[in-house]
Amino acid sequence: MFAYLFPCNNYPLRLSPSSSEAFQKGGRKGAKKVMIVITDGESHDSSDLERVIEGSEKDNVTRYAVAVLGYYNRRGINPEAFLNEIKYIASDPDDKHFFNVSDEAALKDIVDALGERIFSLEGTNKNEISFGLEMSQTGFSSHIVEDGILLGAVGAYDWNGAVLKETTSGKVVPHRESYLQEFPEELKNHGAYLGYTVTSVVSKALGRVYVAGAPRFNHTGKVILFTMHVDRNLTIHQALKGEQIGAYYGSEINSVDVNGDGVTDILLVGAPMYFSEGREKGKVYVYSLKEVL
Ligand SMILES: [Ca+2]
Repeated sequence: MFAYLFPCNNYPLRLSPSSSEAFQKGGRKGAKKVMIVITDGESHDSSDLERVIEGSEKDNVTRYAVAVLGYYNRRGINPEAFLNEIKYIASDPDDKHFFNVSDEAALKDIVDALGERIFSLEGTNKNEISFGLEMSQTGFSSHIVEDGILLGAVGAYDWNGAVLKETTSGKVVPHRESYLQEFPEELKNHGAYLGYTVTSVVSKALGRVYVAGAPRFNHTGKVILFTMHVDRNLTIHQALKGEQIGAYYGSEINSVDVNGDGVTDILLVGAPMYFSEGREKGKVYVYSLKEVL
């Protein structure tokens, strides 16, 4: 998404060269273009308005417009012409793209609504509020494996999180359903943050097994050990659970090969906010890999 903000009140002429230039030079290809016009008065060059709006329609720019009525209200001026002009600037339908506020201080009240509507443009489809891999923060954590690099994506699926793999032959993005066994839909609002950490272990029986932490899962945290298949399915071999709310279990994970034979012996899972003896002292869980896999 590429957004551009115009805090000026004689917008059409100023907006025309700067906006087209900004939209041409900024933003990745295919990004949604969003323009936000915030103004407290009618334009000084409304003859140009039609041309500018037509141009932005052609360029596929979604226009949000915010009318600040403070000046009109304070002077008792009828704002009808002003409101009509701002509604004309806003993309249709007006109820989604047009806002008005009584005075400048009330601008902060619309920030959430505006943000939500703009974010939803980048949603999976049809202006849904729910996200897929948008806003996923892929690369929040990373770990190199034989055939590529594992990437944690804590923001995926409404902050449930996910783990992807980038390989020389393309991305492996597991199906959303493949997480459901350990990250059921009914708990999704808790924002598990799977992918906060990613690493791997080598087991005698299974070879390389990936490990990912979800420190906010059900408030107590969870770590999964899994294999990722090219058909985008996961086999989750085991899930380890935290025990204390807010401890951030799984926010740090480390695998240790004590005797250097290439097979992991110990898996360490950190819970840095673990509360004991009156304060957040933290705790490290030590798992022998024989117990785990
Ligand atoms: Ca070993």
